[in-house]
Amino acid sequence: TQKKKLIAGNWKMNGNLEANDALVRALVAGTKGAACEIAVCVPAPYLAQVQMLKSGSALELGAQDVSQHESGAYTGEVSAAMLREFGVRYAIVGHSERRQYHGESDTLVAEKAKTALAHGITPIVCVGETLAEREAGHTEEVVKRQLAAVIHVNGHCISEIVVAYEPVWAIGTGRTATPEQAQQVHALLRKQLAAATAHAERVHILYGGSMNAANAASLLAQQDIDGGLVGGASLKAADFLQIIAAGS
Ligand code: G2H
Repeated sequence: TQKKKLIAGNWKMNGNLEANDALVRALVAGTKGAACEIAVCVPAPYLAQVQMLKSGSALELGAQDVSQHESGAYTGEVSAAMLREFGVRYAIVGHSERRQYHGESDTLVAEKAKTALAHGITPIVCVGETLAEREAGHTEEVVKRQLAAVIHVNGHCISEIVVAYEPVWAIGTGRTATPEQAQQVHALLRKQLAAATAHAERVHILYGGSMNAANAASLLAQQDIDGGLVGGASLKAADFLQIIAAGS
């Protein structure tokens, strides 16, 4: 596809004021003139810090989650309107770590995506199968079910989302899907989007799961891999910059 790649870092629950400062300064300096879109999804307490540090650069700011609710008595939650106040452009929703450890269902993930969109935030909707599901031959069924829920709730707005395919068995394990394995699933997801919108080509479908400086280029060369959602390797400026270069 012709669109620019999107390389998004997912810091997860990592960072501190001092480390963030060094990392974001290095990214700002290293991404001048980069030919891809770049984002960092940071823990909520650091949004203000990173918003300030990235100002004037090509870096976009992302959150790692968003509440499905507008406001009110939801202790511990962060609303889309709050994220917008800090210039947040993207919010990851339905990351497998939230599905696994926080019991997030397909329906909840779809509602979060809807709330984000309503506030001008692009949801990065994560889908992906576990190792057991892959070995049982259920990969296609699982990712289709996860994406279908989001299509069902978001209707024609579906062309405004970003999808991230993250095979759960590849997350933080150092075990990456091969470019061919990933492409196969990305093509399925593209087809599913195309059945729902005339603009499926416009949707970025990112690969996530142990993407690193060494494997990024071959993954990003696949026809339907439009970028990466990068965890561990986004915490080191040199590695993340190499992935950005591979996507440029
Ligand atoms: C998958 C990915 C980023 P990592 O969760 O979301 O993390 O690159 O560390 O596998």
